[in-house]
Amino acid sequence: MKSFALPGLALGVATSATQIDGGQLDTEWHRWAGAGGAKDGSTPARAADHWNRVTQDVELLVELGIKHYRMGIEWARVEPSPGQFDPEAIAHYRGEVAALRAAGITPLVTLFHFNLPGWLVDAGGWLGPDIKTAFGRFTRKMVQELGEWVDEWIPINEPNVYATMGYLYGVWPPEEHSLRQAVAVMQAEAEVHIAAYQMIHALQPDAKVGTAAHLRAFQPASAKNLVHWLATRTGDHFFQRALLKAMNTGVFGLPFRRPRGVAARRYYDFQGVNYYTRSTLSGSGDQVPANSAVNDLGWEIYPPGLIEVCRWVNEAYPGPIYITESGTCDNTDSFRSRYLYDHLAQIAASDLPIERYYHWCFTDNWEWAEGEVARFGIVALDYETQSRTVKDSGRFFADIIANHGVTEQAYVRWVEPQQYRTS
Ligand code: IFM
Repeated sequence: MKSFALPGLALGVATSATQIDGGQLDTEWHRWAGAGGAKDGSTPARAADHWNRVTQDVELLVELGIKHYRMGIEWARVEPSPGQFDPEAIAHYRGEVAALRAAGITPLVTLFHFNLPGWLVDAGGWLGPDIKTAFGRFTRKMVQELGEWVDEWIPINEPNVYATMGYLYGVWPPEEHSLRQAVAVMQAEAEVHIAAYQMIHALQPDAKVGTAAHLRAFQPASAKNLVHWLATRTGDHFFQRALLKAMNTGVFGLPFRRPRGVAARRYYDFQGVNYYTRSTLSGSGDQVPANSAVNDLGWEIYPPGLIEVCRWVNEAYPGPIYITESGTCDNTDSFRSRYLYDHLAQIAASDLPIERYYHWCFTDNWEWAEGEVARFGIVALDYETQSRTVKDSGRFFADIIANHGVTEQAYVRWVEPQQYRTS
């Protein structure tokens, strides 16, 4: 039997503002990409031009039977200068979430997904003195303006990725190579998350608020090697566990300092998990094991890791789990259906309280430093014409939604012919 049911799992798709909206704005990433930062020289100004195609895209969501849509707000767009909100931009987002609701689609809204307004970058960004006040003002305004239609919020997407890629590895803006700064950014993110959690609940007592944590399945290259084991424990702790604990519980352990006025209590209503791959650590870093299935960016495809990370999350932070992102870079859509199948099969076989699964991404998206080249969507995007074409994996996803699981026929049609390539 290749079929399985997914009772109780709501399926949706995820996006972020910078990666699909398009538009010439003054943001952290427009500046960086405009100066030639992305590998293909592209910028987010084009992306999927979703800003001008909301109606068409909502129709496409409906056509695919999608009932849950994770989307982002572009901070620089709604607040182009400090404290000055743009009523037209806000009206646009109000129209979008109203249209989603009218179509029977529940929006889950991300406030910060990697991209600061330029004015806040100039004020020091996540390391500057203004971030907490500015984030609070932005959060309050968005909840007041969108709260009629939105009651599910993610204040910060993948705070660990933002901090490490930009401040430790230096491959994203602002290209710093400083462990101290990366830790300071994480500290600020955790404090901001907690303040946003409290503010949203003060404004909307029944809201559901959680972070979307980028979690990797960490393992030593050799289980018997003490160095590998230590590297794994250290990487796991500093990359994900310490930060998640601070955000979810208000308990700031090493490497953080205890902030004033933050009580230890629960600061999540669901645990969002963005899962993509595994980290296999030896003394010399993270390597994909030989002969592993890999995607077009060379990331290992390791479906059991989805449940491995959800299991520790469930033990540490009991409550509903939303897979807020799962997907892969497959430029020719030649293994995405198998990827979907393998990850959903893990959920079907597990006893964990996984309530939602948002596929990343809806359409192909502007993929940060990778630019336009890396394709994650279940809907293909022609960047020149902006035409959208549902991929086979999109048809498969729609079929899963319609049948509340994978049927035998769907498996034979979309999954059986596909193979992964190996490292
Ligand atoms: O595109 C990103 C997204 O912005 C955050 N999570 C991982 C995705 C794929 O790299």
